[in-house]
Amino acid sequence: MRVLILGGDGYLGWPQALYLSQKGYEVAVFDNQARRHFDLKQGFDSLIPIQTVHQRIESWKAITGKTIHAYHGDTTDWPALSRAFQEFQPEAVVHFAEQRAAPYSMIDREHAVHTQYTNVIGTLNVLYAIKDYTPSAHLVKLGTMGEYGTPNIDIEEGFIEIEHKGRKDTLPFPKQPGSFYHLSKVHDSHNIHFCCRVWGLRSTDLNQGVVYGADTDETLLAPELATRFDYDQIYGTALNRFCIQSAVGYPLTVYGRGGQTRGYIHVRDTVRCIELAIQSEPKAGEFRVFNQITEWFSVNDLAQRVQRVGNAMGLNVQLQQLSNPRVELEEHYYNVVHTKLLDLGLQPHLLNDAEVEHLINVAIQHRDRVNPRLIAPTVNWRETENQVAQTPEPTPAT
Ligand code: NAD
Ligand code: USQ
Repeated sequence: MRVLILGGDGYLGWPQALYLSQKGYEVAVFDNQARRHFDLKQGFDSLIPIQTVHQRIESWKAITGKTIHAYHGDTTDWPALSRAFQEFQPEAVVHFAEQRAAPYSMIDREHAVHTQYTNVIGTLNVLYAIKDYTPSAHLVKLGTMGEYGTPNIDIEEGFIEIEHKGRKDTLPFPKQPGSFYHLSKVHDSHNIHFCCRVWGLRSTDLNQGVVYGADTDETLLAPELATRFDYDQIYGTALNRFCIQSAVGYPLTVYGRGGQTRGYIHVRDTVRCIELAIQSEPKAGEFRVFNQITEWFSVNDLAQRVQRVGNAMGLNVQLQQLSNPRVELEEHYYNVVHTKLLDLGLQPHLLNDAEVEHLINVAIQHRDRVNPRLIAPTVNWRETENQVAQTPEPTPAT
């Protein structure tokens, strides 16, 4: 099967390309390098060194003999996107290619507009490309658990049966997202659902939780195949950040009271979930929603676990409770239905102390690459203008 991976140079897209290529799928990646440009512009970098797309693909070919095709392009650039669809003729399209950091989307107006433009218009173009060139292709779209927010009821898998004034219907689950980024995913979901209803496209919207983990079997085959691993305040996510902070002696950055609970999933399970979604194709016109998490934790659960494991490794791990830069509930009910991927055969890698120890060891190996100035949060949801990086210390006069 030919699978086009949009955003195939990112944290998740690259391991996905390797995983599917290893399994015998014919894979092409499409990416505009936006993530790498952001790093260059802001002085950020992946903790684990990564190769260019071309070097990565050459290494993969040298190691396994398998070819991954590459397209450089932006989903908002219609000619570039159409060319990839016309040439590669995908049977499945896995769509990771979005601006995916909530703090980035809350920096200021320009970043909010960029996030919603690249995500919503990019996805609209993807829907048109499927309709125009490969109408039976299955769109596997990365959504987010944050589309639902934290309602005071169980979160169902995409749809909820409602009884209202004596009548019943099954309707999309209510959405209360917590950032302009999370909102962009809600807008995407509506557009995709509409195109399934109106044009008969087939799609699976994967409402994924926060991903953690540094490697998969394929990325471990050689250092040149490593995927990016972010620790900064914009792109770094909770558990990955805590493990890296513990390795460099930075007190773990718990925002607010730390009761915020989110669904989590290991990157090894992400790559498998997407294969399961591809293998079990929806019918023409069907819009499926899977909740792609394996378990949930509060921020305090994660910080305390990293502290315990880090201290057992001889580190002196401290926690700090920072005034929460985000607007979110810090204590709330959280119970998520997530059976559809399990029913398809997912065997989850649940978080254990050995994985936390592994992540801390990865971070220790690369700790001289950490710039501590990039750790503290500077983007505050209540402000409409924020600085991205903390101002460097002035160079002392000589
Ligand atoms: P990432 O930023 O590492 O990768 C995204 C890739 O897409 C980057 O290589 C970037 O250059 C590319 N890209 C961005 N906009 C593009 C555009 N308009 N055209 C072409 N390429 C573009 O992010 P990731 O962590 O790999 O996340 C991938 C997807 O999974 C995102 O859609 C994200 O919302 C979703 N997701 C991620 C997580 C997580 O914890 N990392 C959790 C849930 C959902
Ligand atoms: N948090 C801290 N300290 C930190 C970082 C985060 O307490 O140093 C807290 C946040 O306040 C939040 C929770 O941890 O309550 C999760 O934050 P995060 O930065 O790990 O994740 P989030 O911003 O939600 O975004 C990440 C990905 C995004 C994906 C989302 C899945 O960047 O692409 O969509 O996870 S979900 O959270 O389910 O919506």
